[in-house]
Amino acid sequence: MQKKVVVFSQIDQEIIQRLEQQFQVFQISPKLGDVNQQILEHTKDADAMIGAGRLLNASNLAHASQLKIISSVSVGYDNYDLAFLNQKNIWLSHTPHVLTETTADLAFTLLMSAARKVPVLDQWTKQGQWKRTVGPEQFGMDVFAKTIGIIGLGHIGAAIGRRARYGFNMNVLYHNRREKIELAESLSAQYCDLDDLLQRADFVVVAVDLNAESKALIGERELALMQSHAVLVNISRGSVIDEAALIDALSRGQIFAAGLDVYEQEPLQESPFFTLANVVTLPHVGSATAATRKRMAELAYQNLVDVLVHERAPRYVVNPKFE
Ligand code: 8YV
Repeated sequence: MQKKVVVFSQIDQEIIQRLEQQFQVFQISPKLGDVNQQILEHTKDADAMIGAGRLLNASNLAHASQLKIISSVSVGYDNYDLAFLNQKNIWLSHTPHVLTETTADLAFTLLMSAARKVPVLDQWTKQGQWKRTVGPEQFGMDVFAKTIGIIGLGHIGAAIGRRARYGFNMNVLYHNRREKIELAESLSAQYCDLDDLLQRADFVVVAVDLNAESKALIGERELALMQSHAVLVNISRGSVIDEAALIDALSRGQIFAAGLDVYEQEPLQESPFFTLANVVTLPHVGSATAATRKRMAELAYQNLVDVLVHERAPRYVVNPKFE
């Protein structure tokens, strides 16, 4: 009998076609009604799932008795209940590396946009408000040779560091669970504790994974440590920052600006951020270029085939041995 694959988000069409040539495929779609109900129903006889951007846990996978792998089309895996998957002997795979440079590009896009007020000035120009030469209201802040503080010097954090050091001659500070001596040397980066980094950086970029330690890492106290001219950028996960505290800090002008790609609740709807001129809001597009999303889907497909066809561990496994 053909194995069954449940696709739980939009993914590259070519990959769907390849899956359809080998497996029975069901695509979850909000158009077909309640998504969690569809997941419950269609994972009863599923061997694999592929997709991203949905919470998958003990409650919506309750009937997934023959599931062998969840192949996530993402590098982050905070949407999945690892303890549950381990207990059920279900592999979890992800797609690291292929999105590193694209996501680092987006971090810099946000940094530059927030520093130079790009979205506001774009609107201002299009609305015909450019009647004379610009004044202090339109002025932004310099990026070149300033100090950047990177929280989380993983692959993406390091790629941001390279742009900062070699593209913008920035002084690089970083905070990480453990020091990365060699990598730091190549970026002339200095290791700091979190408070020190927040106090010294002109630009603070959050690039950590979301886990128990990093949840609400940046709250009211941490925002208060930042300089009043500083810019905060988040390309990791929304819950790393206490959103209410950030909204408050931005409203009071406690920091200069923020550039955000990720939020506590996604998709972001009717947020106080929408009324603030000093925040740039993007819809979680860190990895969203056509080429990178294609590479991610391809890698996720290979992870899935490793398990369903070759009966071996996925090449990019998150839970290498079940506990
Ligand atoms: C995902 C991401 O593609 O890879 C990640 O962890 O955040 C993005 O690149 C996104 O989560 C898909 O919804």
